[in-house]
Amino acid sequence: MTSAAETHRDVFGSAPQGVWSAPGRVNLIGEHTDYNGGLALPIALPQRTTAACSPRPDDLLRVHSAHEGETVEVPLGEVGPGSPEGWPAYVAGVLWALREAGGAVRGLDVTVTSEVPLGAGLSSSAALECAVGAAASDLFDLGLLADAASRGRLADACVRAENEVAGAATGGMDQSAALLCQEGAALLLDCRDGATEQVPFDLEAAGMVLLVTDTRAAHSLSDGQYEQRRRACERAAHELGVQTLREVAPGGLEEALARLSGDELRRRTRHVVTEIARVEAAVGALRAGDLEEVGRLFTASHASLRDDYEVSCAELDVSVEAVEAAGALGARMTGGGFGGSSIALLPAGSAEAAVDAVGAAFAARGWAEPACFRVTAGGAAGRDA
Ligand code: GAF
Repeated sequence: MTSAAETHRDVFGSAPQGVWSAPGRVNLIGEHTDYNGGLALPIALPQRTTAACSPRPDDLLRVHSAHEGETVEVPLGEVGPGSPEGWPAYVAGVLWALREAGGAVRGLDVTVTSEVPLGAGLSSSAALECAVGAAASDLFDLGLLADAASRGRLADACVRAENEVAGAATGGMDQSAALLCQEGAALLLDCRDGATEQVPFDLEAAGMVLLVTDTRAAHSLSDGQYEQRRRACERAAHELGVQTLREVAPGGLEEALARLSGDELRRRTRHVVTEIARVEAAVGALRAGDLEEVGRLFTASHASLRDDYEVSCAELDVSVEAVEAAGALGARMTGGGFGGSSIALLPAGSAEAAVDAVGAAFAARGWAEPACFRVTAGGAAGRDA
């Protein structure tokens, strides 16, 4: 693949001032908990999105996407809620949000390349936002990569870009993962107050692997389903008289469920409360080296997302069942759902058989071949050159 810097030179006629990148992510566990003030446990992927950038003396954003094969020009004064539309919103929105936060941000020439599979539930949008945010932070001296607290503020700007400019009502897990994950660790993220802890995550020593299956089933977070789940949680919290479902303790779950107005709100609430408890249990099991237990928690999480939260789909369910039959300790969908990817915890020696099993299960149903790959925990967004 041609590098972002080379493409930048071809498209804009001069070398970029610098090159920045940010990773995609898989969430190990803690799904649809972030917008409920809950816990999540993502790792950064080794696959990254790269932004080669040069600052401009005016307020024009010119952005070239190698994947889209197009260059788009956006005057920064025209950026705001709902504008621009499509992929440029993730780039322009970040510059807009940084300006809204008081940053002295001017125009940029940007060239984007990406190894993060697009639309696979692996957070390609957040990787794009965070690569551009990292570049803007350095080029306009905003100091937002300096430490965890300032990276947290950059994550907030990227979330605003996604919520307000791109119009996807997502929580903040993906942007926090891209900016705060460390190599060899999972990020325990407390979305109530933004607190983070690094949890060592190195499966190799235990002879295990984490296998990602991109089912290639279509996935979009700006369609209505994701937002409906979020609004249902807000309704449930309102009926229970709490700010967020995080405030419902596992011990008080049955009593809370009895007070809710309908079966749908009960099932959504049960998922969120039990999923937050599973994150705590998974962190304990990882720290204790009990990977069997981590696998059981993965499988319980998938069942809850499938049956109570109703965000899985046939392709995700089949990928999970196939790897489990092939020897996985556990597996689950990862990310927002409705398509996208699953993850499985497997003995290294079973990985090949698991890949074959998923491929065969998909072929038997006449589905497109899924893409399976092993991942390790990578590092956060930063400057590459
Ligand atoms: C998507 C969203 F972007 C995240 O904020 C999170 O809600 C996730 O779905 C589900 O856990 O990735």
